[in-house]
Amino acid sequence: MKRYLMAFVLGSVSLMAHSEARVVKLKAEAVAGKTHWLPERIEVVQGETFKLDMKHDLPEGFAFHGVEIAAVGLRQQVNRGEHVSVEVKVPADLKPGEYPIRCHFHPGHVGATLVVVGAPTPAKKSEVKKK
Ligand SMILES: [Cu+2]
Repeated sequence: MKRYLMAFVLGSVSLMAHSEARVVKLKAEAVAGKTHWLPERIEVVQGETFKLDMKHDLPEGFAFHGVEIAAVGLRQQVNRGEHVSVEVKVPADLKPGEYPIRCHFHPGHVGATLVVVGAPTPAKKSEVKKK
């Protein structure tokens, strides 16, 4: 019995270790003479934890850029040639909607949008089952 319990506990731990956060990429790109964070829109779910992978490889312009997403409390500097990966937790109570992803260093730097969608509720799931 003890052995069975131990196997169960170990199995659960390894399952948890394998459910790694989704990786979302954000890259500084030059578009028509301006610096943009691309892609334009990043869709996430309330309560989700994801890994934001930020890159600035532009040979021209500023040596570093910034990624600020106030809604999730992120403020990160990204230096040229550096690869910055940060785990971001979307608060479970953050209202679904659109939130700016901006460069807090350069006003002319075109930002992106974090699109937060509502987490599915158990009630909605049972509605789907009935159909
Ligand atoms: Cu910038």
